[in-house]
Amino acid sequence: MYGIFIIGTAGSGKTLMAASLAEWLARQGEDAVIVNLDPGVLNLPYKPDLDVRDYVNVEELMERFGLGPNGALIMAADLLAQQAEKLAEQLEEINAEYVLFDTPGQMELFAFRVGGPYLARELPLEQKMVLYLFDGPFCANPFNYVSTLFLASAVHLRFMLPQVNLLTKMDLMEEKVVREILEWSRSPAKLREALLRQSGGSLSLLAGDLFKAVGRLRLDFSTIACSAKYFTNFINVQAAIERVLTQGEKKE
Ligand SMILES: Nc1nc2c(ncn2[C@@H]2O[C@H](COP(=O)(O)OP(=O)(O)O)[C@@H](O)[C@H]2O)c(=O)[nH]1
Ligand SMILES: [Mg+2]
Repeated sequence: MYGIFIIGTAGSGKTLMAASLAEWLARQGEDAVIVNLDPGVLNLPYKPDLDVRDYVNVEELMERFGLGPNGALIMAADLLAQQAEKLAEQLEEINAEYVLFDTPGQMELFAFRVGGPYLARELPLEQKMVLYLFDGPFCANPFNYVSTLFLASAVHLRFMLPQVNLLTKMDLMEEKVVREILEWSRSPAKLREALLRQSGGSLSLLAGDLFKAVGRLRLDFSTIACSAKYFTNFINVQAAIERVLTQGEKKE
């Protein structure tokens, strides 16, 4: 079983990506299932093969512990870790080739608390990876792009898994803009130029330092632009996933 953890900020397209990627893989004759790890989601565009909402009920937590919705979501995320064994058993039963994990809307609930990395470590998967989603239209601003790059790096530090970065929702963007963002992902010089342009010619000391840090971080992750709505570039997405999963631990 190959595990793919789909991670990104709220609204970046994780849920639709899970649905579309599963559909795409199935069309290629691959055996793919989806696990919903978002306890707070109300409607899903797919039918999950495993669903954490069967184990934790956010509304019940709110009532029982007198929590607001955010408190209950945090508690639910932390409770996830306790479900690892049960999830593991059910996964063994399902025994699919690809297991796509649709993670909670607010990524910090999964990525930056104990539950997510713990689950990723404990579940019985031969190879695992992170599919990190860059919200396309949001990243058209170079400063937003840099923030997202930092988040992607922080996720890598937490999970230490091979990672493929996707620029999502390309159907909503001009081709020129997509090309520019992809250039930033390959060339620190181009990114610096864009930041300078955006900030009116001078980067603050902090921005300059942050930028150097990004240059040093330069994690060797390819970025692929795609659309989960129209399956655009899914051939390349699938190829990148397969490359990463079959290279496995050899990659950093
Ligand atoms: N046009 C377009 N909309 C998208 C795409 N991916 C996601 N969306 C929309 O963006 C919104 C947020 O997506 P969702 O998958 O729920 O994000 P999540 O919070 O990361 O799970 C939804 O309305 C999706 O239909 C895409 O590739 N193209
Ligand atoms: Mg979602």
